[in-house]
Amino acid sequence: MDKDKDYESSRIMELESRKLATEDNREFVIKTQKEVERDNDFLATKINDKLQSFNIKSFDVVGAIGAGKTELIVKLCQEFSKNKKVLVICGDITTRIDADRIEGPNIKSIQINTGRECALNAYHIERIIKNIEIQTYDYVFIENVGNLICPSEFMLGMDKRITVVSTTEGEWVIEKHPLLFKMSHIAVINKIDLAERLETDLDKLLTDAKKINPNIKVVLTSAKTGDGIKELMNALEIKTEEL
Ligand SMILES: Nc1nc2c(ncn2[C@@H]2O[C@H](COP(=O)(O)OP(=O)(O)OP(=O)(O)O)[C@@H](O)[C@H]2O)c(=O)[nH]1
Ligand SMILES: [Mg+2]
Repeated sequence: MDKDKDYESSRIMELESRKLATEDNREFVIKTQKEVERDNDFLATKINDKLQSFNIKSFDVVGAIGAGKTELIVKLCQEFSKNKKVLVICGDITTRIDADRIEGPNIKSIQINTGRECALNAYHIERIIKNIEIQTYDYVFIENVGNLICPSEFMLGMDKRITVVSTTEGEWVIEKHPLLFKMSHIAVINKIDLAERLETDLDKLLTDAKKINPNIKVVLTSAKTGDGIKELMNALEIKTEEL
């Protein structure tokens, strides 16, 4: 009940700041928003059931603009795609730059252009998955639109969510975005090759992630040098002999 009240007052503030809710339509707007989130969760569960039924392992990668999501997926795909087929779904506002960077032998990449939407949702993923021969893939990755706020509430039906931040975003980036870290299984702190030069406090980032979500696994990486990629594979619970 209290949780519902908190939800409503934060939604009212958000919607009023965007001039979407007024006295007379407030209840309707909030009810609709709740229904959208509930339907999204329902679809996400359906997607996960389908992937599990084909024994497909799946991961969604979220993080700020430029944190290194694509570069990390490229590095992981180099490990995954030796003997296995990988599908990568990339969300981007307008271009297919990331999909082209990822595509390769045994790696199919599909681009979703979200236009004005700042995150992917389960509806986008459901539409793709039902129109391809998903059973031919061993692994599915999703790269969300670069954003640390909008993706939080929209789960996409993958087994694990990986949230990527980088040393260039400052040491408060995790503390400032608690919801996303609550909703994630793995936090990646990327660009550790630059940490010393930027004097980024890696310990603070690590401690903040654990404080927000004691169950989260934290991995330090450099997608540039390849440092930490093996540790990330361990966090994804992928054993090399499975590949
Ligand atoms: N030094 C360094 N550069 C990196 C690292 N990871 C990524 N980069 C660089 O950072 C830039 C952004 O990397 P991307 O992988 O495109 O980042 P992204 O999170 O996919 O960005 P968007 O999709 O635009 O949100 C590129 O120039 C990468 O080469 C890293 O670990 N160290
Ligand atoms: Mg990218």
